[in-house]
Amino acid sequence: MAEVRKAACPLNCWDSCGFHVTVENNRVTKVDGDPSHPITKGKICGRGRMLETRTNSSKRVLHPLKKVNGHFVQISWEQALDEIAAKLTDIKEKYQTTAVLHSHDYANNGILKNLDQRFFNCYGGVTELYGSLCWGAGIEAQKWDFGNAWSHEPDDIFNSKNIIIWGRNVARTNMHFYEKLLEAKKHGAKLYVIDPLYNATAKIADEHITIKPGMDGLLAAGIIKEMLRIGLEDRVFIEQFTHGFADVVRLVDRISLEKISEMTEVACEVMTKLARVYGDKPAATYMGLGLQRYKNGGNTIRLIDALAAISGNIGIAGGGANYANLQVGQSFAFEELTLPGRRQNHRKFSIMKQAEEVLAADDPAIKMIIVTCGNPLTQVPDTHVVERAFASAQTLVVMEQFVTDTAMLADYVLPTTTAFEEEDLYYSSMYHHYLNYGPKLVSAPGEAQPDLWIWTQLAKRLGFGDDFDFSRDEWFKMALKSLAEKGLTLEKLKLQHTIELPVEKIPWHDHQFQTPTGKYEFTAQKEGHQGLLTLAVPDESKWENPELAVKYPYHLLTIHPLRSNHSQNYHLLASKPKLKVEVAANIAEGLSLENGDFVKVWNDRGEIKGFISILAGAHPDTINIDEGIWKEFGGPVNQLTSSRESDNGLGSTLYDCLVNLEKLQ
Ligand SMILES: Nc1nc2c(c(=O)[nH]1)N[C@H]1C(S)=C(S)[C@@H](COP(=O)(O)OP(=O)(O)OC[C@H]3O[C@@H](n4cnc5c(=O)[nH]c(N)nc54)[C@H](O)[C@@H]3O)O[C@H]1N2
Ligand SMILES: Nc1nc2c(c(=O)[nH]1)N[C@H]1C(S)=C(S)[C@@H](COP(=O)(O)OP(=O)(O)OC[C@H]3O[C@@H](n4cnc5c(=O)[nH]c(N)nc54)[C@H](O)[C@@H]3O)O[C@H]1N2
Ligand code: SF4
Ligand SMILES: [Mo]
Repeated sequence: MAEVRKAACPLNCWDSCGFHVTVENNRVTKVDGDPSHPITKGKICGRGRMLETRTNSSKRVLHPLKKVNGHFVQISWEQALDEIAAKLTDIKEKYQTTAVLHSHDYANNGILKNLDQRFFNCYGGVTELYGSLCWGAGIEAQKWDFGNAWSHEPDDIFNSKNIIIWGRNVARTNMHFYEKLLEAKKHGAKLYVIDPLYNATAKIADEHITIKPGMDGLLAAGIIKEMLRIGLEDRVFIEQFTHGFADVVRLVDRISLEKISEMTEVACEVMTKLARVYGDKPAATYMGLGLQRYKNGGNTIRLIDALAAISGNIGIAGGGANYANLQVGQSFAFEELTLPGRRQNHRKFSIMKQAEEVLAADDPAIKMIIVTCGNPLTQVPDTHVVERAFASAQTLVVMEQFVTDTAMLADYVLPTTTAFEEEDLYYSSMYHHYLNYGPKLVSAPGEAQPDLWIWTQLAKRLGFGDDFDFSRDEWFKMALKSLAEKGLTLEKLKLQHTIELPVEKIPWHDHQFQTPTGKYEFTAQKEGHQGLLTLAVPDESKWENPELAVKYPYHLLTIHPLRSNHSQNYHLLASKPKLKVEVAANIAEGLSLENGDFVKVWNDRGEIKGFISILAGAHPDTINIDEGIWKEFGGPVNQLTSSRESDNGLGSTLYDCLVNLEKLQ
């Protein structure tokens, strides 16, 4: 008997959709949208639908695997857990607990996925990662400016006169926002897209502004300069609620508009026009994460924030410098779940440079790496170094659903469940502020177990079983503690399947900023950092590194794939994926390339081969290769990217990358 059940998408995505999942005889047969979800309203993307394929795939890891003489053999859970627990005990006795590295990302948005932290804290504290490949530079930047990274609620878009989509691939990565943009346009809002690629969102824009990658901070400075020249700035907001405005004036006085135009490759008239657009309030800015994955990424976001502030678009309906919405995640009691007070030791590696840090570590050296919810071999920059580092650990444990490139290197692969095989609560701090309930719908195949079960079993063997002796409902209640006091209880969530979290719908409407001065800070008060805005450019650019730019004349972007969430779907697609090298028309013309030509793309870090696809409307000298591709399908583009950190140390520079290209016969 087929039954349709409500559930939720677990994927790391802006949208956090509500699902209708068809279940027949303990098997998921279809994933669809839940029409009653207040934001996602019955529509979902192909990645969500593919969760059916992921769940039923014959390629799933079904039993614990151990590598013996270079080959995986099936072992029992008893043996796997006993051996890993014994190694953890041994490491704790002989070295320090920080000889264990926990390498992870956020492949699953479930609240209980955070219990890995509790495990490692109770064990004594391991080497953890700090920063983020994804959004780290921008989050930190907004913390300097506003004290936090908060966005307007989705429907506030209908209050905007002008909407500026700045480096967000909305149609591909944030589909429900795309729906809202179409609606806002119908109501008369004007849409501007600033992006080096003429993407599907640019196609519906009133104007597409193409820009040299990584130059957006300078563009914002140019618009500010024009705004001040014409006198469109919001003097009341600047005088009453901001700190450091004189520093911004000095900054834009240092450079001519013509120079900015030369560097950004955006015409002066466009900057003048955008100054008027920002002055015609309310103007909402929606930034993506692409534009901050550069050496100058933090400064870029700060200059765009400054533009929104100077034009008086902060704290008003229909405005905002919308980047992420951390107030969503800030609704939950994570300390109760993760017990940071329990760790005695602590060491932190940068997520960007985790591989180099593993190779360099001593006192203690890394003896064991445990990977959860991540695939560093495809997702972390500078793949060759990542591979060396992960292969160097005495013991590599990977908790996975599939034998990914990372799992291939493992000594132990522990089979985990998919979202439909365990109960959890899902949210995303990227876009909307609704929390979704995801019940367990089917039993797991083979011996696959939830991550939480694995932590519980290991905790028992290591002597802190009591710290994990809670039911799922008890864990959920722990996380929802402060919400329950406001009537947002677990019972209500289970009944309704989604609840609206109590967030500020128009952040900073009261002008109370969470900064040291309580004001919006153009000049940040940040210990150990130069808090002034600058005119910084990407590291791999002709302005910063002219010799490199001669050797490697093209700028490589590595954006998120349409049909996969990162590396998660390539092995499940109906036809074998072909690595596409997308190039701007001027590159194709200059090198006499045609669609389908086989080419090599390289720099000092590595090379990658694939087939040409010529992009219409892309900024000159720009190339894109989608991220996430497995070795067997051509290999990850991170073979070419660098592990350098952004200016504020917390973000990646994945798109700050120069390459060369040649045709192969
Ligand atoms: N289909 C799909 N959707 C996804 C994901 C996925 O893997 N696949 N991943 C999810 C996750 S984890 C994330 S973080 C989000 C990311 O969501 P987005 O921020 O939308 O994604 P990106 O792919 O980083 O690229 C965004 C856009 O930035 C542009 N861009 C790159 N560099 C610059 C620049 O210097 N200046 C400007 N102005 N634009 C630039 C790119 O051309 C691209 O159009 O997507 C989420 N949604
Ligand atoms: N070049 C380049 N690199 C990038 C990016 C880019 O734009 N360009 N984007 C970056 C961004 S924004 C992000 S967010 C990261 C994402 O990096 P990751 O999160 O590492 O990427 P995913 O491919 O989503 O892989 C995660 C793995 O987790 C597994 N998994 C899924 N659910 C679970 C679970 O419940 N438990 C366990 N144990 N495992 C699970 C999946 O099978 C998958 O193999 O990549 C970053 N890397
Ligand atoms: S991947 Fe994103 S858009 Fe697609 S179903 Fe999941 S939450 Fe929705
Ligand atoms: Mo991300």
